[in-house]
This record gives sequence, structure tokens and C-alpha cells, in this order.
Amino acid sequence: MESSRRDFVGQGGAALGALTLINTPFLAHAFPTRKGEEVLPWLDQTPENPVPDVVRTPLEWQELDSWITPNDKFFAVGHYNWPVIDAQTWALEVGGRTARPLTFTLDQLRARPRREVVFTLECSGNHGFPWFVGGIGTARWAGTPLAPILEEAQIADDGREVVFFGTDQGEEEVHETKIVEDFGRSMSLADAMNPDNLLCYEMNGVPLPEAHGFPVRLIAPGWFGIANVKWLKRIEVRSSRYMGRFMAKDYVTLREEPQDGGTAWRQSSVGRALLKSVPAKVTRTDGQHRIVGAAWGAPIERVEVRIDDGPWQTATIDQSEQGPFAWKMWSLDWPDATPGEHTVTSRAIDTAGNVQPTQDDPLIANKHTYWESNGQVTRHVSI
Ligand SMILES: Nc1nc2c(c(=O)[nH]1)N[C@H]1C(S)=C(S)[C@@H](COP(=O)(O)O)O[C@H]1N2
Ligand SMILES: [Mo]
Repeated sequence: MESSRRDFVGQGGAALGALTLINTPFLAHAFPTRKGEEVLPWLDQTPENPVPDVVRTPLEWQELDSWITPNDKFFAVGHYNWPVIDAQTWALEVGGRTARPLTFTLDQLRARPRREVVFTLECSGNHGFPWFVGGIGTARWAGTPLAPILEEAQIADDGREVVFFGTDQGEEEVHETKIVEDFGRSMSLADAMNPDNLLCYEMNGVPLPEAHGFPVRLIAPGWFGIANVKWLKRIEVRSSRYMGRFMAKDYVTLREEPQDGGTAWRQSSVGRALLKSVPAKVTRTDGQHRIVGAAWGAPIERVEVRIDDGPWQTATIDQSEQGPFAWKMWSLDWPDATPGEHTVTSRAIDTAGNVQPTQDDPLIANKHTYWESNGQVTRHVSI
């Protein structure tokens, strides 16, 4: 049972249609797709990706037809090089402010307790540029929990931060000195100890593909993509703050906030995912229109959709069993669609009552950097 489910997931989207008749727990729900439906192309087509070396295979929203994104269609980001690692010689070091530094081979990690999580991973730069709207995907990730490994390493009393280093490197200039920097990201010790974090070696039932961090990456459910360090090489516990490029210089959100008649500039390192939704596609079946989309980033209570300047209408959320870190699919029938051009906007509302911000909300409008762009998305369609 377990292995047949894994085989099926590994085959990706093509297999989904064929197998929806088999009632496994994984398939006990239907994606909001109808037989014979046609997708109406968005009028605002996405500009071509100008940095194909950095961002690969962005998600095509209009092709969305399954909760799980097949591995070969899952977007990938590589800021430096794309390492090709020999699993036979690879090892993961755990050290720094620890009493018992450890080293693990891939086999040793695989022999440890295994856990799976379905997690929607979004790049915090997604929707920060007109061409970048497909920096998101959902996979069933498997690996071994990180926290027990940190415990076994016996963290020193002054251990405060945990830095995750990848194998990829790039040249950087730090205060006029040229250095070769390892890709790195850190978390507070408390965040790193979160039981959800996995040292992940499997994606949708197959070994982690090279583009996604083979042999092992961090999966930090609930965090933006940048925290999920690929091609892991070393985990280092530190007593002071890590200030590498992707923690303290890049992936830093700058906001301008009014304060006492003046301006307070707030800089923060990109961290946890934010409440967001998008309309993915408009479909037509036998003359009937439907809007289909996704929502993620926080526990979703409701999704509302607005057509042109009309009222906000509550969409139907498909009750999937994918767990708290997976996106939700929603749909709204559009029975009275009139010929001509229309706009479609969605907004997600979380269980705490927070509403996905509009584009002119100060949270978005006073943001001077492109990261963490979770404002409402409007698409254009012609009926
Ligand atoms: N080592 C390493 N890890 C990395 C990156 C990277 O460039 N190097 N990119 C990060 C960014 S910006 C994102 S959005 C996610 C993307 O994960 P994916 O390529 O599996 O989609 O990986 C993160 N982990
Ligand atoms: Mo990213």
C-alpha cells in the first residue's frame, strides 16, 4: 500500500488522473477539475523569465491540476552554482558550539526515524517581479527530524543560532574584501529545534532531485523558501549572530513606517511564510465558467473572490487532507459571466481573522524591497 502510493506520487501529475478512482487516503478528495474543461488564457500573460540560470521551471498556474507539484515541474532556485554531489563521499557535519560534534553519511540519516510532510514551498521573491509568479510548489517531503540530532550533538549553553551551510559557493565582496562565501542561512536555536524541521532526502517518493538539494536539504515547514537550505554540508551552532549574504544583506525586507511625524525604516530578514492566495485559472465546461485558485502561508479560514468591482464572494475550499503546511485549493462558480474583459482578484483570510493585504495596504505599499510580496493578486481574463 505504502509503496504503491509512493510509486504513484513519483510519477507525478500524469498519473493523478488515471488513479483518482482508487480510494487511497491520499486521494480521498477531488481536485476542482471537471471533465472536458477548457482553460481560458489570462490576458496578462507572464513575461519571460530573464534569469533562467537562477530560477528554473517556474510553476504554470494555468496548468495547475493537482495538489502535489510533480518534481520535474517544481520551480528551483540556485543563487550560486548548482552542485552535483556524490552521495558516496558526501557527509553532513554538525558542529560549532556543541560538546559532541557529529558526522552523518546519507545511509546513517536514512536509518534514523523517518517522517513525511506535505509542504508548500514559496520563494519570498514570488510576485516581487512581473515575470516571477511561479516561485511556488507543493511536495511530499521525507526525511529525519532535525531536533534529535541537535540534541545528540549536545549544544553548549551559549549556543543561540544554528547556521545551515550548503555546498554551493559564490564570490562576494564584504567591505572591499573579496571572499568566497558558502550559501548559508541561520535560525534561532528555538526555531531550529521545532519538531517540524526535517533533514530531507526524499521528494514525492524519490530521492531528492539534484536541483532540489540532493542528497540532503533542510525542510522548514511554514518558512519561506530561502530557509530551506539545499545541498547541506554543515550545520553549525553559534553563540553570535550569523551575518551572511542571504541572512543579513539579501532577503532583507525594507519597510518605511510613519513614526512620530517622521519615518522609521525597518529592516527584517525574510522568515516565516505569509498569508496569500492567487487565482490560478478560469475554466469553462459546457459554457459554465469557474475560477480556481490556491491559498497558503497561514491556516486558511476562508477565501473570497472579487470579479471586476463586484462584491467579495466566498469561494469553496476543497477539504483536502494534506495537513497544515499544504496549500488549499478553492473554486468559485461564475454562472453569470458576461462576454468581454474582466478582472479576478482573490483574498485569503486566516483563522485569526487576518486578511491578505491589498496592494495599497501600507504593509505592501511602504515596502521598498520585492521580497514578501503577499498582496492581493488581480488577473485579467476575456470571456
Ligand atoms: N544551498 C542553497 N539552498 C537554497 C538556495 C540556494 O541558492 N542554495 N535557494 C533558496 C531559495 S531562494 C529558495 S526559494 C528555495 C527553493 O527551493 P527549490 O529550488 O527546491 O524550489 O531554496 C532555497 N535553498
Ligand atoms: Mo527564494
